[in-house]
Amino acid sequence: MTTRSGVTVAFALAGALLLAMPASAASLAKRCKKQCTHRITDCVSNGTRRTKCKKQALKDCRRNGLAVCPITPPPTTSTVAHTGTTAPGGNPTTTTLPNQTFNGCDETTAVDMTTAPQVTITFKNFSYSPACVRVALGAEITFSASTADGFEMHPLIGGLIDNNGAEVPDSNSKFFPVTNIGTIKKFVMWQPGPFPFFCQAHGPPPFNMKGAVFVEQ
Ligand SMILES: [Cu+2]
Repeated sequence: MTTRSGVTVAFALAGALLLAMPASAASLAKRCKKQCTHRITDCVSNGTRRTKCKKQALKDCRRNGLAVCPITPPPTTSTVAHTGTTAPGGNPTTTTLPNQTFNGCDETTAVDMTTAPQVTITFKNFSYSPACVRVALGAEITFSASTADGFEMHPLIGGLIDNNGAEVPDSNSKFFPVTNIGTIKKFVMWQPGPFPFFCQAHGPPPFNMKGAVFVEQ
């Protein structure tokens, strides 16, 4: 076999592989490209290079699904963006999303519990552990108090502590409405996406009792 025919064979193989690729995989990549533009813009506005933002977002999307690239920002996040922040550079007409952190949690650095069907987040004065966690779709999250004070002392609610330190509850959150009785509460996470939460008594500074669950497909 000559080198030339070898190359031809290689091309033919590559072509066959492309054809054999499931349509869903191809269209997911395409949809990711389209749907991740917000996330990429957001990433760039936070000072990261566009090529890096694009690479990260598309890789994440192809691996974890379209949910990692929300078409529109979550309601609470957009409230924060529209009331509290302007784009870097101070251009008030360009409203951008805050960065991809939720209550100080970043999906890339959150504790990886994606192989665990059940994940416990313990809480006490004035923290959650782990505060930032990644879980698989369908995982059961148990918030469990490590002292007798429980939710009476640390009412749990879904939402964000915004850039001004204000509480922004999210009525669409799995962790809404408030849990303010008892010491144990379970939530089964059947929706992908970031689910930030905080303690209504100690969410804002100086306590910063807050966190986020990232539900991955
Ligand atoms: Cu608290």
